Amino acid sequence: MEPKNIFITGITGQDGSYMAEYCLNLGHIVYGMVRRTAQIHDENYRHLLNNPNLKIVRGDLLDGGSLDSLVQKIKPDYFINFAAQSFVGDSWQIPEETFMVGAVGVLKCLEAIRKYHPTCRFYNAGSSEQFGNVLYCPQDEKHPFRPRSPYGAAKCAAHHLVKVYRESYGLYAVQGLLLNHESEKRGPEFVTRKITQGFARIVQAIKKNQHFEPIKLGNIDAKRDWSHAKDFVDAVWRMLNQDVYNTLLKDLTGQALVSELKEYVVASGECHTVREFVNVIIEHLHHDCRWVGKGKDEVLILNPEFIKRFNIHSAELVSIDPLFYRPAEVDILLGDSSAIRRELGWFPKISFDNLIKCMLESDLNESGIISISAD
Ligand code: G4F
Repeated sequence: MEPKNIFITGITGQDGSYMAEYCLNLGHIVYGMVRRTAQIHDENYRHLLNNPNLKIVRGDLLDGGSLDSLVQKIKPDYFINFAAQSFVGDSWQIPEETFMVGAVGVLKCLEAIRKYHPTCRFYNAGSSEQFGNVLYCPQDEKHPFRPRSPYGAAKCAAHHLVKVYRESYGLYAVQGLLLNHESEKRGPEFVTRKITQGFARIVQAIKKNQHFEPIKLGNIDAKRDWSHAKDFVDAVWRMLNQDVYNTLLKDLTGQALVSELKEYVVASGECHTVREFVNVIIEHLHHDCRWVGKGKDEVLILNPEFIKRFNIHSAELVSIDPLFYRPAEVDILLGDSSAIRRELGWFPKISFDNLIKCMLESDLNESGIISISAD
């Protein structure tokens, strides 16, 4: 494929930065949009800045004028929207902002494309939160939308807008249904990173013979289908190039048949509780501990012999804090990604166990701890 102009919003985040790296590795020119903020948050894409094919541009999803002029100027072949208030937990505290960015912002992207560059291919980040109060497991593309949070509702609204613009104006516009995807770049507010960072802090304290506070969690019985975000950007690229992977989607002139485009569920197909995520870390760290108590009184504690042997100053590793319960919970998410595997040849390469290992290793390294084992 000859080099394309790719416009990515949300490049400061996990998905946007992995997507930028993926596209640069394919030899494309990436325009990463960042909002004007007092502090520059370039940690996730700093390592890409010496690539001359990466251009950072200023804009805001809620400023339609900025999107209009960027689309006019860049004339992107692909527009990939990862900008969002993506933390479900916060969407009850800031519902308007969540909805404005997650739904109205998408409308502004679609309008800019429709007005100034309708041949551009558009991807909007969708979410399994759209399934919400699930009716069956695993969830496939036919599962109805039953959102449980302002975040999920915003993603559903965006999904309908993407479909309306595809059907009304013939735009190549799709929104994938992505299950949870994590990495070393995940924000610390999400449960996986909160746990790996928390254990890195605890291991450091144990090594220094210091007291430590437990990691405070909410609903540890929630089940999620977790994958590595690196695997998911490949799925996004395949959804944006469905005619490449599926020749049946081309008309006689070789153009993509927009009417045949599909939106796919992207998932590992395995689900685990938050508690299981913690248990895998414990196995990696060889900590001798056990869960005791029930409900909000449940704690993960180190066994007395282990405490004595390593002269440890605290016993509790994890405790429950109802502060982290949500007003409405999505109890289980488990995706059926057989359609994208069959039709676009996508499959995940990083297992649940390896995902946790990567995240833990990275957080231990950041705390100056080289070895994964506690002793
Ligand atoms: O890590 P989470 O905050 O992710 P959540 O809510 O599943 O959303 C993520 O995945 C979605 C796709 O399904 C994306 F659309 C969305 O943008 C985001 O990437 O929480 C996971 C689960 C929840 O059930 C939550 O209640 O973990 C539970 N949990 C338990 N204790 C906690 C905590 N979550 C957080 N963030 N913090 C806790 O202390």
